[in-house]
Amino acid sequence: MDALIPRPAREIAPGAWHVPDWLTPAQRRALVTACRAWATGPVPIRHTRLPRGGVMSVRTVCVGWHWQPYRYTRTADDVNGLRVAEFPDWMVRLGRRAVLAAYGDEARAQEYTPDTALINFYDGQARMGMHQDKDERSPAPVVSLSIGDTCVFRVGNTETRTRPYTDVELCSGDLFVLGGPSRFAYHGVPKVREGTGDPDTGLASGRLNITMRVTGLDRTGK
Ligand SMILES: O=C(O)CCC(=O)C(=O)O
Repeated sequence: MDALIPRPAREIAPGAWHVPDWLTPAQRRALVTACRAWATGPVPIRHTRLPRGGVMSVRTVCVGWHWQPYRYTRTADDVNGLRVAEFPDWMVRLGRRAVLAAYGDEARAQEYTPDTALINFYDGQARMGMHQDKDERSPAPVVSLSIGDTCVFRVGNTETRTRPYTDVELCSGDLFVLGGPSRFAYHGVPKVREGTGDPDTGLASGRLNITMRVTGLDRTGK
């Protein structure tokens, strides 16, 4: 995106906020380094297999809790059976700052305690179909961070995966928060604009997306 054209923060739908250029260049680099380490293990990044036999085009690795369609577990039983990496405290703090940036509400930010993150890597061909994030037992917001190639992010409604929806360009460093009335809105990524990222992030190509969530599960998974 042209750095000379300011992109103000915008509420795309009630409770769905786009905050452009939220991550500093140093934060982008630090997140790429952390995600690269998580991608190697204890549970390596993989294309998630869907119950009906399909395979997702994005590659995903999780921290805190492992997501497999359509539940969270501590161990990655559909990959290598190992427990996923701990959710780090610094990411809880980052999630709180993100909620504050979106809603400007200090109390709401302080009570936000994400315990899982799904880290998605998109090459130029990868897509994500319209879906709801509804495997969490909590209405707390989903905080989404984008690094690398720009994508088209489609934010829909809570009733159907079709129109009405709004397409938003998510660029490297952008924050998107789905909360409030939009927490369970359908959303997806119909396109990645290959070659639009900034290699200074440490990501030579592709798009990295980190979504932090509150599972609402206790330590035993209940
Ligand atoms: O890549 C994105 O921006 C969205 C990811 C997403 O929808 C998800 O992980 O559920």
